[in-house]
Amino acid sequence: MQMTMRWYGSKHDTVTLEEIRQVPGVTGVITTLYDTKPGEMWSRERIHALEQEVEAAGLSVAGIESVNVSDEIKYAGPGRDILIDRYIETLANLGKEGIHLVCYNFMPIFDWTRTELARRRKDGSTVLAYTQEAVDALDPEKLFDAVSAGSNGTVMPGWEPDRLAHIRELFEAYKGIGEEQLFASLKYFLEKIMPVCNEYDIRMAIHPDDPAWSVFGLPRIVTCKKNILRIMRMVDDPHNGVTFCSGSLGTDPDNDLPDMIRSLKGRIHFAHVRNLHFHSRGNFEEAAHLSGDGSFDMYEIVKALYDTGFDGPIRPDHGRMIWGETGMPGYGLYDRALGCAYINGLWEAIGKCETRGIDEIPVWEPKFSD
Ligand code: DNO
Repeated sequence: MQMTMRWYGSKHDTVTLEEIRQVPGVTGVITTLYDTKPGEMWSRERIHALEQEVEAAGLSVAGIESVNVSDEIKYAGPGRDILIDRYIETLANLGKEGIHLVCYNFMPIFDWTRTELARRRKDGSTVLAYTQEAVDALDPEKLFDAVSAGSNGTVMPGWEPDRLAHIRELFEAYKGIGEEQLFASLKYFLEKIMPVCNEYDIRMAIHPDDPAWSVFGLPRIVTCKKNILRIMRMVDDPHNGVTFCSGSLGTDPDNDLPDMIRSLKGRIHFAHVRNLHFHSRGNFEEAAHLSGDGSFDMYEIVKALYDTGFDGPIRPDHGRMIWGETGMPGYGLYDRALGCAYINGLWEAIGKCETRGIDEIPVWEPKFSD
């Protein structure tokens, strides 16, 4: 695996490449052209300039998160072919510039959803949190306002203000669109882009829906083992792969994360590793990466990646805000750096246990508590 961190670009991130370069083991960044909109074609010049900036800091561009997919492709609107052609052009330009990994999602209208951006924990850190009751009581437009109010002056990924401007029309466009249509739209999109992915060896890594169930009555399909395997089989090309995000799939306690990783062997192109602390089903907050701080057995998650021969980029995911840092919620430097160190430690220990023939590790009991 290659240890990486997400970086939004020098104009948008509060963390610098120089800081990232000093996190032990981090050799690359996962980045994007953050000011581009879904449906906009990425030029080779801009991709090249981004790579040069990253390389000048002693890092590599390990992949793009995200090249966003327009809603019109998802609800199969009349303009989808033009939009897919532009997406193909962007993929070709990325390939020509030597970038071979693209993370994207297929969630209607919203990207990931949280109801609190700075819940205070006992140790004084703040974290992102989700409660289903809060979502059920919420008007989706208000959620946009709350996210921009709590984002410390940054633009949260997936919550770019221009999306809000069209929210009513978008809800209208999704009327009558259910899960089967969304599967069909995804298949159509993947079949159209696979030739360019094969030509330039671009691994597409679909990001799971977060939370892994329908919100605001909109369909969601990248939620569970059955659906993800269906997506892999419906376009059975190794370039059609997954971003395995433990924090997103783990929102549903019925998802057995290590088992999912094992069943997706060879199709996981990118991994987001983070922990959640559950209070009850549908009521959780994000935790430090350490198993003991949350509800997941992080050792088993990393071991499943290791055992299946995962060799793509891995990144710590949302971190807590600690030590007085301010920045984009979930994307500060300090706790994500601790996450890198922890995941690196697990990886090294798992590798050494394997070499030395030790596989008896005590079983972890997940916690549901306050
Ligand atoms: C949130 C991220 C998501 C992810 C997209 C991928 O922090 O994990 O915004 O990048 O869903 O397209």
